[in-house]
Amino acid sequence: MTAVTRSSSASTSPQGLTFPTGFRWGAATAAYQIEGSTTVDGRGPSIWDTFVTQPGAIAGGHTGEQACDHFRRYPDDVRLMAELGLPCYRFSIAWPRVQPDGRTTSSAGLAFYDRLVDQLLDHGIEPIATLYHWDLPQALEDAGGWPARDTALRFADYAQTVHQVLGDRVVDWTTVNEPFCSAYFGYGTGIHAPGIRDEAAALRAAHHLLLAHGLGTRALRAAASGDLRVGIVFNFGSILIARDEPEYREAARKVDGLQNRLFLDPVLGAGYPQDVLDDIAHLEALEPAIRSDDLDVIAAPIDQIGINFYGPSRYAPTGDPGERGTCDMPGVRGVDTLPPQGPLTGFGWEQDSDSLTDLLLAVSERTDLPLVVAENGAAFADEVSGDRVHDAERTRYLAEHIRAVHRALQRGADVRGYLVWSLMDNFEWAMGFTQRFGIVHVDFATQRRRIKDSGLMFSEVARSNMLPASVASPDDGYRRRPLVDPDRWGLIALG
Ligand code: GCO
Repeated sequence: MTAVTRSSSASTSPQGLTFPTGFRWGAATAAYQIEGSTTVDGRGPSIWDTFVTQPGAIAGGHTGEQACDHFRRYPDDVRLMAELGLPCYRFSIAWPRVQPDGRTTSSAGLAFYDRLVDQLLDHGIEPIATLYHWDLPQALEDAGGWPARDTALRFADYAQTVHQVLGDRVVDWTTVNEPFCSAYFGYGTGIHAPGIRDEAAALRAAHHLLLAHGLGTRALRAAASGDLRVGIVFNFGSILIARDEPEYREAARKVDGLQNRLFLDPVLGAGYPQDVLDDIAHLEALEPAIRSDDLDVIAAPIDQIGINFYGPSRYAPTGDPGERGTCDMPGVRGVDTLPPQGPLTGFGWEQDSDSLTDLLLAVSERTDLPLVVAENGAAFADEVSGDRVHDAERTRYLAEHIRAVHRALQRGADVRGYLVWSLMDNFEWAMGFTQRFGIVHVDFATQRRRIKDSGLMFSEVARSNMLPASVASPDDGYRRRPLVDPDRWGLIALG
């Protein structure tokens, strides 16, 4: 393990909010969302290549066949990052490029990431590699997918294969991105690939994704002879309930259990939370999937935890339908989702940077592991005016959330970096190209890139390691929200 030491602390001055020396700024992307060239050099199909062909699965019938054409344009995209002065770049590796059938290695496929890493290093940009960002080889899905244990074993082999080629230059590795989404959206609600609706399969998938993380971590450690930093990236839920009453607490406990503790606790070595196992026992899915040393494997020592944050969610015990939705996490009954409160992003998500501070502090209270904000950003309907994109709402959103990270640092959270989602507009999964998250605008007809105002602001922050007071005032009136049950539930607050 590489020890990372904090060399200075966050401070405030009339000029702005200064971050600790060595704080890591950068942008994030994922392979299927940007690469295109989905059949080039022997790349095999992934579950997303299959899913996008299902009628009605993706807004506008869009696909990732071309996406941002990054596979061919990566030298220009890396130059753009250098122009923005970004010190780090988090990208994902497409498993079906490296192992088109999920087993046999394609050296042509691996060569793309070899070139990309060299290009990044030539421009002084540190690569942060994610091994799994949702694009399972279709052949492995055909053999059972994540609900099948063998997929986790395949992942360990894939992790080792990638490390053999990139491990001499890439120090920072993420095993799995957001196992919650892969498991519950892919196999529970079916809104993501492979589009299966089966609560029991979703829970087995969650276990095997965590097992893959543990086996992958061990494989990376076994393969590495030099510096190595391994982590996993979670999308924890910031859960808001309106009342401190037993039924509200119970609704929040269930959601927190399935979205947060089911994933965090075993990775931290505490096993699966018993109350969650009790909640889902009737599905007879998770416990039967656990073999004797699985929990030890899942608890393999890691060096950091990545946290993706977009906005909080509101829940209540089941009540009058009105504008409510039903919480559809596997095995959850009796919980409603409530509408977000304004101002909303273009995607309709609630904007609340206080929740990010709360979340970072709550996770810090449960682990000493360093944290990295591995994704944060917002979609808005951008308008191009000539060479410019004046995305004032995104600029404000990012500034507020960067300020939220600074607040968490000042209150003692060990946050080592902030990566914006995303470098450029891209294929937003079920929403196709209808939601733009980039700090760089992409014209998908011409593939022209234009740096947005938010990109200019972020570039300034990354270069100076400071959020200028002109962008976000330090005095923001933040008060940590009361936690409903701090002994047990970290991520729930009254809101
Ligand atoms: C995620 C996803 C990204 C999304 C982003 C916006 O990890 O949730 O990693 O791929 O595009 O979150 O929805």
